[in-house]
Amino acid sequence: MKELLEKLIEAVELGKVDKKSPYPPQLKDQDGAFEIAKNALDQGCKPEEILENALIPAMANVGNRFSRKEIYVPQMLMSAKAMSGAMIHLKPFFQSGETKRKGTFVIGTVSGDLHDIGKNLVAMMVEGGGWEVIDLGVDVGPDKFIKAVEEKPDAVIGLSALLTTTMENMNKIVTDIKTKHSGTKILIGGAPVTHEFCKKIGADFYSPDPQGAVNYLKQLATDR
Ligand code: B1M
Repeated sequence: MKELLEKLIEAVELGKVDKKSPYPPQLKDQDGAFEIAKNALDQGCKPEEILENALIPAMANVGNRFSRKEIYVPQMLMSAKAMSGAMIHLKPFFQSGETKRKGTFVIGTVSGDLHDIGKNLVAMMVEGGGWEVIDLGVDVGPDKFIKAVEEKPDAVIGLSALLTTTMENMNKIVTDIKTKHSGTKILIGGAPVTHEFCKKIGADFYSPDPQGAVNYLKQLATDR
């Protein structure tokens, strides 16, 4: 089993989605994350073992290498795709409640902003970190976030903005959420966002990259 999980780690780190995927060239015609995860389940490996001992460490490694600028967006995207390939087999166990997630993360790009590439990366990395992710999409205003908190009171909220203009909309969203649900944790990010801005608008945490978001959530789950 250890060997299968090591193969799964390698597939995710190198971004090998499934057998027919041509990327990366050195793994051509070999099983990808999709097949290896299915194989591991068929051989009796528990879904949480696959998540904890293969997908989470693989994605953490990918996230740290991205933070250190050793790999770039396309490689991280391929790894996230490979992780999603494996998750196809694991999701039914999480959805049925048979296997528990670490918590719920609700993410969206804020009102007026249509940029979603960074937001999607954060969503995929957080999912790879063992969280249920609810992606509200782009151009999301305060009401939708508040509705999501009311449906999932323990959820952590993630706001993404790529424009200096829409970044200002984060302020209203944070204020509205905190006014109604003061205990809700809010994490913000996106190219123009800074730590100082985060403090100014009363959000709980700023992360410049997906791994920082994963690490913050991991810390929150430990503290709860
Ligand atoms: Co737009 N755009 N764009 N654009 N666009 C930028 C952002 C811009 C810097 C380009 C420029 O002028 N040099 C500029 C913003 C200027 C500013 O405000 N300072 C700009 C502009 C002006 C615009 C329009 C206004 C252009 C126009 O129509 N006149 C318009 C606005 C539309 C709107 O949103 N209402 C617009 C439109 C678009 C497209 C639709 C064409 C397209 C978006 C497609 C899409 O997302 N589906 C687009 C793109 C692609 C870009 C650039 C080229 C790339 C953005 C991107 O995806 N980067 C961008 C210029 C650039 O960055 N070189 C630009 C890759 C992505 C992985 O990085 O999103 O930063 P990023 O995410 C990072 C981190 O920021 C962090 O993690 C990610 C991975 O490291 N992160 C988080 C992000 N969210 C996070 C949340 C977290 C934590 C971390 O916690 C919750």
